[in-house]
Amino acid sequence: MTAIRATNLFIVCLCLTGKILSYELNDKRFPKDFLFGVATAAYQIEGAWNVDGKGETIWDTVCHRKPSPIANNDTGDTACDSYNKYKEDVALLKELGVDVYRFSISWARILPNGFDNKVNEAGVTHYKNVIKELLKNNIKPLVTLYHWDLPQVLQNAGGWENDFIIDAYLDFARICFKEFGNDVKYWITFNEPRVICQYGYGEGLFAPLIYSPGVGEYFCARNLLRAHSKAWHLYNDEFRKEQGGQVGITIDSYWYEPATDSPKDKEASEIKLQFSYGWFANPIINGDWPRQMKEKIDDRSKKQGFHKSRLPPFTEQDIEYMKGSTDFLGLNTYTSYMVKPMDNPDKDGMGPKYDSEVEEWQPDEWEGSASPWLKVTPWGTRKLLKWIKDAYNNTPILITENGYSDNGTLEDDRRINFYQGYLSNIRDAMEKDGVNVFGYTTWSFMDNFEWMMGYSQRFGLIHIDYDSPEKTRTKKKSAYWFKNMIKRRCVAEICKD
Ligand code: PNW
Repeated sequence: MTAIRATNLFIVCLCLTGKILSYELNDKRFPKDFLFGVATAAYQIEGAWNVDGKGETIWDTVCHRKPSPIANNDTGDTACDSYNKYKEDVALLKELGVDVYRFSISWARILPNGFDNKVNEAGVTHYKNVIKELLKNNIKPLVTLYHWDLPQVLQNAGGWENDFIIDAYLDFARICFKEFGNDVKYWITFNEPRVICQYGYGEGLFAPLIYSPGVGEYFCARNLLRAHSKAWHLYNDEFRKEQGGQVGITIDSYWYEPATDSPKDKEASEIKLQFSYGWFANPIINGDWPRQMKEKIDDRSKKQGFHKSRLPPFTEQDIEYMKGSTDFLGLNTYTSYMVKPMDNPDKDGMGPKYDSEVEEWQPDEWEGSASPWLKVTPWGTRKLLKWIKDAYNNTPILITENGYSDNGTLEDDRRINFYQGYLSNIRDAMEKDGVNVFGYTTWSFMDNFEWMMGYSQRFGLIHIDYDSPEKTRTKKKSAYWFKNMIKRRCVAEICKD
């Protein structure tokens, strides 16, 4: 049975082999101060890749490679042209009635060489203008410092695998706090460290396309975590008193549903969660890699003949610095997987997929989207939120991404269905499981450059006509639905307090 869209209090049921995962539509209003909004990222929407002194980034490099590794040879050179059309974008945000807008700053627009030897004033002015326009319209800026667009100069020196990057990142963060911090009260240091490291420096799937499974990605993770914790301390020590904002990090994770109720399958679920959300959240909250990651990787490294574990340890100083170094946990949540222990783990394999020794799959019955990895599993988000609450002492959670891809229809009922189901489960997690969620931004505000998939997969509430020189923006049916939901502040048609 597939999910049906409920008009009010209907039971939505997803019946799986051996498992019934159902929920009732939650009709309770979200709290008054709950932050509703939409999200984007610089490279995916701005365009203007070589305009006004911007430096090149690793995504410019990948997109300009010949032959192109991107679907349909697409590039982010022009994207949605939001660099030039930001006023039109803010007017649309205003129409949607959002409380907050999540966007990212392009490091290479501020520092074309990556280092702070040269500050590009035009870049600083651009983001000041965007922020000014948002505030004028009563929309709070929620700013991601790093959403994957590393200046190429820094990659040439080793990028996230090399620890010089920590100071370079801190110099960039300091400039952003100083220039924009009077107006920005919510900061996100990194978007999806797992994707940055595992896909960028492990499996070689995303820029900078480095293939170093089980080695490079773990060094990337250590440097990124050190950079995050230092940036949090920098804000805490030098800016918090005057600016009064909050600094967090956005970590992505799927929900991993045990195949059966057996202790082995439950343990497989726990291990996978530790290899995804825990990989970054545990160091930040508790100061070290998750126990399960250390045990598995230490053991497998030894059996593979390494003298040291492939998972590099933290120093005592790192641990002290990392512990508790966040004001909130950001969560990007899209989908779920079923899990069980691997029957015959590959002894030579390296990287989280092999090192976890857990098998994952998505049943065919789950509703799909235009993205092969994205199946509609609203119930998984409630379980994931509860897991994060229990694992990290009820740290406040900001859902920074959640969304659905299709090929571009304006009559996007499936997207509406997706949002209704996920938001209902999020409201359940808050009300019934006591999870402290204080905001939610959808992915995405508008259709945009979907990385290796180019423009072929669309996540927006707003449709972009890429063929028109104006990159014409048109509200989809889901934009109207989202606008009304924000107004009512609940996902049902009639809300309860
Ligand atoms: C997130 N996967 O990335 C990013 O933060 C966004 O920039 C992106 O557009 C959005 O999700 C939709 O994909 C992901 O393959 C990219 O599992 C790929 C995966 C997950 C998240």
